[in-house]
Amino acid sequence: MFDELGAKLDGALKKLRQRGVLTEPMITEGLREVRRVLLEADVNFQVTRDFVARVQERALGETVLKAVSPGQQIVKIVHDELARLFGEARPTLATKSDGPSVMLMVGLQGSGKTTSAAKLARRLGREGATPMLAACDLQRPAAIEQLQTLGVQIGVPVFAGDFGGDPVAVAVAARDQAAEAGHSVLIVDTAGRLQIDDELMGELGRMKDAVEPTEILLVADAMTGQEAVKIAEGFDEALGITGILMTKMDGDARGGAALSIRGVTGKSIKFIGVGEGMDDLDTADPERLAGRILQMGDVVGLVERAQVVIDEEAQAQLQEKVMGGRFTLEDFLVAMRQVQKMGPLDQLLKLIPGASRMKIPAGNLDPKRFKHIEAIILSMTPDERRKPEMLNGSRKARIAKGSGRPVAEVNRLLKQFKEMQGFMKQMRGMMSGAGGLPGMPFGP
Ligand SMILES: Nc1nc2c(ncn2[C@@H]2O[C@H](COP(=O)(O)OP(=O)(O)OP(=O)(O)O)[C@@H](O)[C@H]2O)c(=O)[nH]1
Ligand SMILES: [Mg+2]
Repeated sequence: MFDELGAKLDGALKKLRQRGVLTEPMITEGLREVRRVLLEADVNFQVTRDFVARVQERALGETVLKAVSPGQQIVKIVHDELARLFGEARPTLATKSDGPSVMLMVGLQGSGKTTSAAKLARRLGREGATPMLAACDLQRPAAIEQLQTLGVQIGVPVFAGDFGGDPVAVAVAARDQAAEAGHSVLIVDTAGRLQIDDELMGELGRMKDAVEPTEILLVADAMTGQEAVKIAEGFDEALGITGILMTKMDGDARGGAALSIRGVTGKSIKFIGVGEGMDDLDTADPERLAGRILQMGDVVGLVERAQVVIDEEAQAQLQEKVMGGRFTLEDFLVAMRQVQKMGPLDQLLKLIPGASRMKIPAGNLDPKRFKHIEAIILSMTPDERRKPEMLNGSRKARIAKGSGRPVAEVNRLLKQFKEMQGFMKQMRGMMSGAGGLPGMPFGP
């Protein structure tokens, strides 16, 4: 997400960052490059112009020229203004307390409505809501089935209409059913079209009047660039959307749509889809998105991800063992499996500040390497896992054979584990209570 844009912006800001003193012409020159990068990323022309003007004004204004570290100051201004492109604050969803809050998912064909409806249901369920899904795309029998399958997968009930039926009537019936069963949220999946047409808007308009949604979320595909912005304008004019759920941000979208959509439509992105999995939905927090673009990492995002997938009890136990100095290879295996659940390592690394500038050999992030380490540990006896110092030559040979890995690799793992224990000891000395997952060895 924003990889290319981030790298190019970093390049453009580098010159400014490195200078001890900044003059007005230097700033103007640097920002000209920023402007070029944004336009190349397909950011709307007007949005880009306003953005650069604001940064320039602030940079020349008060503090920067006299600041101790003027380059850093400019980066900070760029960061703040990027965040402002996304919105003023962390977005929220409107709800109501009497009866279910209805949320309509609308958008063009294939934008990700059905998938996102299910992701959102899962997310809200985790946050304490009792969601229900409504399948109101009745144009294709497969669309109903798709939502039902996702519903089973995430454990959320799905109210489905009949193929070919009236989507508005089904939405109303779903809302009544949700109210009766005491669901706090009803998320309605609707049919898509290839383009905006009167029939679709008419149908959605009637649905809106009938179920009075608290949110009408436009699901827009980031890969379509400025087209997504136009679509948002069209839906907003016809229906009055309350926010945008921008999907496929994990793809190689250049970022232009995400950065322009609020400036053009006045409506904020509330969520971003970052993959096909049911947990691949992030809150579109302006500060964090800006941080990601500037490759400052997103620790909050990392922590959120960890909270979603990591078993709290296992986490607490690990922490206790680390703090008590009783961390064994067995625990190491548990920790490693937890980390793997969080997603592909290369994706996770991007969330860590500075990690994108670290050059980690691709082979070390290879999921296969996890499998190898796992095989080695699993080839040990429970005693050996708890007391690796008992591993002599013949035991190591047996483990190597059992795991199908060379003895050298067994040795490497043991060495890394020992180093890790040493590191944990130091950490224990430094802190009293706080702690997280023990660090994973990246070195070969
Ligand atoms: N990579 C990625 N794929 C996504 C994302 N969101 C949705 N998809 C994929 O996009 C495809 C279309 O998603 P759907 O949810 O079926 O889209 P839809 O808008 O309901 O499509 P129609 O019902 O045909 O209009 C599926 O293969 C999804 O897995 C995302 O954030 N990232
Ligand atoms: Mg669909």
